[in-house]
Amino acid sequence: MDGISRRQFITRGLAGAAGLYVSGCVPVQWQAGPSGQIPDEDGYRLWLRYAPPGQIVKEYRQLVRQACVQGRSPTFRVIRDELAVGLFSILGQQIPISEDSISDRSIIVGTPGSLDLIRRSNLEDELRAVGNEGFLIRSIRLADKDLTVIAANTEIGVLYGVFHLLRLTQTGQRIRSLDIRERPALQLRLVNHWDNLNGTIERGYAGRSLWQWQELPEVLSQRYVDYARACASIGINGAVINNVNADPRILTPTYLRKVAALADVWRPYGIRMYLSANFASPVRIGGLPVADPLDPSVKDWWRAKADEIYGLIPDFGGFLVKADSEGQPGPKTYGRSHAEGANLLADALAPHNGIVIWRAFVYDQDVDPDRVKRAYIEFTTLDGQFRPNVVIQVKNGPLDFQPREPFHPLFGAMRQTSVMAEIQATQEYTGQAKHLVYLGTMWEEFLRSDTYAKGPDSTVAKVLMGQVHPYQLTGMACVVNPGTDTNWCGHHFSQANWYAFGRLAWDPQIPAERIADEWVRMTFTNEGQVVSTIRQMMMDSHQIYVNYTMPLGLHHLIGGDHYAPMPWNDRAPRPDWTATYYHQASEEGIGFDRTRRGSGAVDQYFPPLCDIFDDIDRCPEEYLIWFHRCGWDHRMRSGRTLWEELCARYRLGASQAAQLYKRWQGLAGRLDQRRHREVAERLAIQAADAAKWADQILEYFGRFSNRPIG
Ligand code: GCV
Repeated sequence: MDGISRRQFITRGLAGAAGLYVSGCVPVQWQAGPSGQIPDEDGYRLWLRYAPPGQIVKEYRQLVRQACVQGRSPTFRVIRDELAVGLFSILGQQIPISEDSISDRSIIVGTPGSLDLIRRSNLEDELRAVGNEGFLIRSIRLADKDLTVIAANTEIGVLYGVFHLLRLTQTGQRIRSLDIRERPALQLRLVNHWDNLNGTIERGYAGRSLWQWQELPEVLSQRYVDYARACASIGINGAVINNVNADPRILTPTYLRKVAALADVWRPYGIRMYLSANFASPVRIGGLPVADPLDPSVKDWWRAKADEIYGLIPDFGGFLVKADSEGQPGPKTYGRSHAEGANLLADALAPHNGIVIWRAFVYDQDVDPDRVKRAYIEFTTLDGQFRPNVVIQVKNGPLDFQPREPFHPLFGAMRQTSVMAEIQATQEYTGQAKHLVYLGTMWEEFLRSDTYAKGPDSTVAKVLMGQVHPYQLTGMACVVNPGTDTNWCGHHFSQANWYAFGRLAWDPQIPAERIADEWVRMTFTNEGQVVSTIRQMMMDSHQIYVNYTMPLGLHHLIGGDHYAPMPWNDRAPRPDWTATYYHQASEEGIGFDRTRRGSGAVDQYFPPLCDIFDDIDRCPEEYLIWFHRCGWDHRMRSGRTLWEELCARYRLGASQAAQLYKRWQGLAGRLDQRRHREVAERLAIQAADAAKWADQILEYFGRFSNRPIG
């Protein structure tokens, strides 16, 4: 990418002219080529293309003649640049951005501190209600002028408001009488990168790491800015930039200086820096003999390390820790608990207002024979023992980002310890960057799941928002998918999962369909029929993927790289890394018995869910084999036997995947050729792979069922 030296960057960027700092959105000529052909795009602009949304542009031109942005801070410069470039591209005409004059039909942007008009506009009460990151957008008439006011208490709130207005215009919505009040439902809206210091990405499918360690801190790629714009445009306010399987060197002075340079670039966008910390850092880079959390020298080491970090990055967010999991070091080495481990770091960060995000992805065999039960057992016994600046990060399901899992029973179960969710956009188990799988619907299903923690309507979303138990810290994290590929995410449609995460972290109750609609309009087109075709493909895609890979509660039918079917996989360093551990297929039947007659995992859920899951007749069929071991002739609600139903689901999934390809082909000529072709190529792979999944799984299970493959 366009690497520029730190000095150049500061001249061109932070102090720079519009269009340079936001180079990813240099104004575009949105006109068809001479032959009427839609110009090709490479996907780099993500959902920030700022293409004119159609006829409504005429109305926008009437309403928006000028903008007024006061304030000279780096964030206000970003706001000014984004507005200038966004409006120019969408409206197709230059919109003057003034610092002081307010004329008729202006967009007025600021905080009570930055703009007198906002101080005088009686918005103070309402502004109080939107907090530090929220905003108001209001159409008002003042002194004979029609104005659109974007007001917030902070600059970052204003930036979010500007991105919101740009989203409204990009998606062709009316902006004549706006009365919008938004505030994020969750405090921590964090992306997690599983990027290694050698440039590789664990479970990354879109090139190499975005962070050019060998060039930092001197050279700052413009891509860091465009990344920050993308994140800020959907409300993401923090990034953990290194793998949870953490290389301890990230905390050495050399790397911290590089990290600080990135933090400087992202600060104007409200993106705070977080790091994954290796629990054994005091030994590995500090030269101490132990990393025991109760050892005074270890405490001193972490305190000094925190001071050093905050000296370089004053608004550092905190540490994310994977401890005592999959070979990562942790407090257990010293006979200490997760709470003692987390509190060690929390105490070091507390004087600086930093936090510890402690992952619940632990599954030690000595805790319970059933892997999905282990985290709940370990963490519920520690509830109340964590410092207030610790939050437990829990994956959406109790296993590991499977195509479909019931929600993790820790949601709702921790009463005195903050819990946030971890979801995964990288599609490790959902087709990686080859299959079109929109995860918005899967996450919606998860967020709407009722935990019953405090009676009905204790949804996961409400747990996360701190409405079920009063959490100090609320949040959601997403293992995200950008890499150095030009289109960031490998598959053009994988961008939608990054986008959907941000929107759901802002408001976990936004319907997945609305998010898909926004994304399609901003990323591809506003043409109604094309939008509805693509949106419906996205809405169908997750269930299609489940159908051809792991329907009816099947899980972990993979091996190696987590992509292709490997139900026969029975050899791995640990039994719970095989496929046979989970499906347990035999001549009698299939499934993991997690009822009270089996592992008892059902009882980690609140009533009445535990009873529903325990009862084979009431258990939702999409979780049937997750919770029950069933005979092949078990009668399904469709009237088919389980075996017949499995055959039907796999065949359906394979044909639906082939249909996805056909549906997309029907859009030829209505999208730019390049992206249309690149998506089509991947859909062809998906269709072929889906057929393989169906054939191989049915052939394999057919060996046990001894019934004809339908
Ligand atoms: C970063 C799964 C993945 C690992 C990942 C781990 C985790 O096991 O396959 O690559 O490690 O989850 O979430 O820690």
